[in-house]
Parts: sequence; C-alpha cells; structure tokens
Amino acid sequence: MDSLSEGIISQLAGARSLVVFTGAGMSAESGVPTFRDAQTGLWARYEPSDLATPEAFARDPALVWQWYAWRRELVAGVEPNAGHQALATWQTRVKAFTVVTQNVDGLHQRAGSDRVLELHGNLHRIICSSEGMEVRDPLPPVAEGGPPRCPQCAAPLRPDVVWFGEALPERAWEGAMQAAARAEVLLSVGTSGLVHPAAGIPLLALQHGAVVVEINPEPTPLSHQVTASVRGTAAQVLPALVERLAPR
Ligand code: BV8
Repeated sequence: MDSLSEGIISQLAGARSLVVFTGAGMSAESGVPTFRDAQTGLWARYEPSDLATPEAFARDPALVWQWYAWRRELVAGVEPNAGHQALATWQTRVKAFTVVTQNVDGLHQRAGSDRVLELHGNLHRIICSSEGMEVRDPLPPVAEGGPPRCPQCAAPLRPDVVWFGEALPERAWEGAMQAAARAEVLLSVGTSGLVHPAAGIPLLALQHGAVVVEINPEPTPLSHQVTASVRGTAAQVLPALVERLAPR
C-alpha cells in the first residue's frame, strides 16, 4: 500500500462518491477459487467458460446444474474475508459508496455491504429458464440428476447468473455505468479485466476524471492505465487502507 502517494491517499480519504469494482480475486482469500485458478477435483477437467454458457446448459443441463450446485455448496461453507468486511466498514463513511461486482457468490452482501450491483447475477438465486421468474426454496425435486423443473411451466430451472453470450441485467449495468461516471474514486480489486463489457467499468471512471486504483497481486491489462496499481491481495490491502483512511 506504500505505493500510494500521500496525494492519492488524501483523494481516497476525501472522496464523496466511491465505486469498488470487484472480481473473483476478491473472494480468493475466502477459499473460493478464481476463474484463472485451475478448478478443483471433479471439475478440474472443465473450463468455466465451457460450462457458463447457454449452449452447455442446453447440451447437458445436469452437468451445468451440478457445477452450480457444487459452487453453491462451496460458497455456503466459506466466510466473507477481511477485504469484504473492510468494504462494509468503509461504506459507512462515504456518502455514495457502490460495490460493482462480477462475482456471483453473494459474499459482499454477507459481509454487510448494502449497495451491491451484481453485473453477472447471483448463483444462489434460481430462476425458470423459460419465464425467468425466481423459484424460491424448497425447490421441486431434481429429476434423474438434472435441474429441477419449474412448478409453473415445467421448464428446467437454472441459476440466475449471466452466461457468456448473454446480456447483463439492465438495471445493474445502467447503475454501474452511472456510478462509475460519477465516481471521484474507483478501486478495481481482484479482477483480470478480461471479461466484457464489465471490464469497461474502470476505464469509464478514468475517462470521467476519477482516480482509479487497482489492487491485485499480479499486473493486468489495466495496470498501466490506472492512477496507481497496488501489488497486494484484497484481504491484506483493503483493511490496511481503511485503517489508514480512518478519521483521526
Ligand atoms: C455479452 C457469471 C452480449 C457466470 C461470468 C468485447 C470484447 C471481447 C469479448 C466480448 C466483448 N463483448 C462480449 C464479449 C464476449 C464475452 C467475453 O467478454 N469473453 C471474454 C472471455 C473474452 N462477454 C460476454 O459474453 C458477456 N455478454 O457481452 O453479451 C449481448 C448483448 C446483448 C444481448 C445479448 C448478448 C457476458 C459475460 C459474463 C459471463 N459470466 N460469470 C459464472 O460465474 O458462472 S464471467 C466470470 O468470469 C466472472 O463473473 C468474471 O467476470 C470473469 C472472471 O474474471 P475475474 O473476476 O477477473 O476473475 P479471474 O479469475 O479472471 O481473475 C482473478 C484476478 O484476481 C486475477 O487478476 C488475480 O491476479 C487476482 N487475484 C487472485 N487472488 C487475489 C487476487 N486479487 C486480489 N486478492 C487476491 N487474494
């Protein structure tokens, strides 16, 4: 964090509108594998981008349903990390504080962040693949290992996430663009910045004159474009930053 100049620190401290844009690296220290990490166990032989598509679901609904069931179970067994908690604390001190996340694990909300825009949905929400409405627990029984069927129209149920080739949810996307355009400061945390159009959010803030700070143990395509790039992890840098910015 010492790569942040005093000037940037004071701009962070004085920001009245702040956006934190997060990717899978935000949840890595909670024990949720990132997309770049090799998948573990049974799923090691699959590429996420081969499973997170409407074509994969049409071809093998049971496989895709079970992959998301495995991920739901994995996320249910982990806790938000110190990075998620630091953002929940920070939001109490900033007038307009928005988390824009690509993650579908719901860990920001579990940590207490209450303005979270989920650009790629949430794997805990289950919807009808035909009508799109949410189907709450208890879900109907799973027929022969495949996804349960919609109680209204009998179409297969699916997770309420955005697959490759699908449009982002309009309200979340519009809200994210608006927040980024108005942000005085944007933090980009734990994202490789490879998936579009989400990856455009930090650049939009930059184009509108925001201070953009990246937090990532590795360089990314964004690193040379941002105001400052901090080589570190979410659970280490964010708590230290919130502590540093705490009102004296
Ligand atoms: C769409 C939900 C059109 C599902 C996900 C323009 C240019 C190029 C390509 C495209 C383009 N426009 C569209 C495309 C195609 C495609 C795309 O971007 N492809 C890529 C692969 C090239 N985009 C789409 O298909 C999008 N849809 O554009 O539709 C349209 C319009 C109208 C009407 C119809 C259609 C939809 C994309 C959404 C896909 N769904 N997730 C699920 O989760 O199962 S994407 C998923 O992968 C994540 O949500 C996330 O977005 C992405 C993974 O990226 P990251 O989060 O960055 O994670 P990653 O593992 O890559 O990196 C982790 C980072 O963390 C690393 O940098 C690492 O160093 C760092 N790290 C590790 N540990 C830590 C850490 N950082 C901090 N602390 C640590 N401890």
